[in-house]
Amino acid sequence: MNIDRNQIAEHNKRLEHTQQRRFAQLAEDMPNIDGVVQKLVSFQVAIPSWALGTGGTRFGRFSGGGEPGNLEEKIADIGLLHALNQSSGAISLHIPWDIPKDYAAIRTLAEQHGLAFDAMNSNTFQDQQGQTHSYKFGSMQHVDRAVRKQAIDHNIEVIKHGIELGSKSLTVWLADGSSFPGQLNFRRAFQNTLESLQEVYAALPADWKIFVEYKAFEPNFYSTTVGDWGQSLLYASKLGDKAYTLVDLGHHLPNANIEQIVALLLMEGKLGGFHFNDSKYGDDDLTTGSIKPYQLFLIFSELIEGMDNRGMEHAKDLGWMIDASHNLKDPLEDLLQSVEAILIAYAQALLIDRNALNEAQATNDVARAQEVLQQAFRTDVRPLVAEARLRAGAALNPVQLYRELDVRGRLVKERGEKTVATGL
Ligand code: RM4
Ligand code: MN
Ligand code: MN
Repeated sequence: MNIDRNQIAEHNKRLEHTQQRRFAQLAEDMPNIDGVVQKLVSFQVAIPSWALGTGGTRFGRFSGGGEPGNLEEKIADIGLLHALNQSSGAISLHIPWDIPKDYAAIRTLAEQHGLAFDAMNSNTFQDQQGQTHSYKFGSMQHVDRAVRKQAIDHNIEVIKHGIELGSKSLTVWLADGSSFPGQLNFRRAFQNTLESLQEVYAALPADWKIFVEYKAFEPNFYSTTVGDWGQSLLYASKLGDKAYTLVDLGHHLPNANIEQIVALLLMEGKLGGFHFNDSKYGDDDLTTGSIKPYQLFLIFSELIEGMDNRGMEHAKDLGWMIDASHNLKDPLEDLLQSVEAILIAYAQALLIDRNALNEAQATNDVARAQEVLQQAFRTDVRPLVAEARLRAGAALNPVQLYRELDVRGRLVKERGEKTVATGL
């Protein structure tokens, strides 16, 4: 199914009056409101190809209906999201879950939906059918060179797929680690991993980046070979200028100060990619902004401050992606909610009075610093975000229109009740 311009225009007409009133009210106190709206229009968040179906936990999976059964249908789903919000203009592929059979056809299809190809993701955390060596005891860290070589070759293969599609980056997330003390020689595991990454790095085209994603634990429960931002930064620094750290919000130990992490990574010029989600306990992969919206805002505050400090372009100079899983909600509704939460946090962070904050910091005025931050956080910026959508030709209320059009019902009719999307 497709959502056409008329359906969006008709929906917007019904909501426009209220929108205008709310926006005008906000504009009264904001001299630079159009600049902020323009930034929101430009900001695009990539959708991973594995987040369009119902995810499972190790206790089960409760599939929803109308899930995309192949890459073409996944692109169509993201096309629907993008038509509704004009902020989801990219897709991130996971190989081998989504190997394109006909590159040209896939490129054309993506273009028709206004989608670019974001970072490519490799997978050496599962064994695939017919695979020669097992990743049970790791991939790039493995004690056996043949296993490492297989993981290296796979990553190079992923780069090749990406080149054909016009992607410009590779994200490497390794499940490598150990579950018991003594299982692994940490130094050797690190060195093997570094050497493997170096071979992949050597195969990167000149205009590509490689993102080294870290994760504190799971599937290994004693050590992870790229376990935190320090380790990721070590790899990225040793690899070279095209290598960066990727921060996934769910990959930290509880209560980690992620805003401080991103500030320092940006300072070092080594923050490259970002995975949005939310969590209460671990890598819960819940809807962004559903649990800790204030933390998300504080992270955005540091992202903006750090990017501005380096003269970086917010929309283009980091790889922004949602990395979530949906066990209960309709994945498309969930993704619309995540994108909305990201734009809200971004908008709020853009409203921070930086001069006042700098002054408060310089004079140790702790109370004032808090006032400045919370003034921005407590502003209801939803009319701002909606205005950006209106100007971009998207729906004023994407979730509402999604329901009004009964998108899920129509997808079920088209694809059936029992389709299952590849992914986690
Ligand atoms: C991992 C990590 C990666 C993602 C996989 C599916 O926990 O977040 O980014 O590719 O899950
Ligand atoms: Mn991730
Ligand atoms: Mn994860």
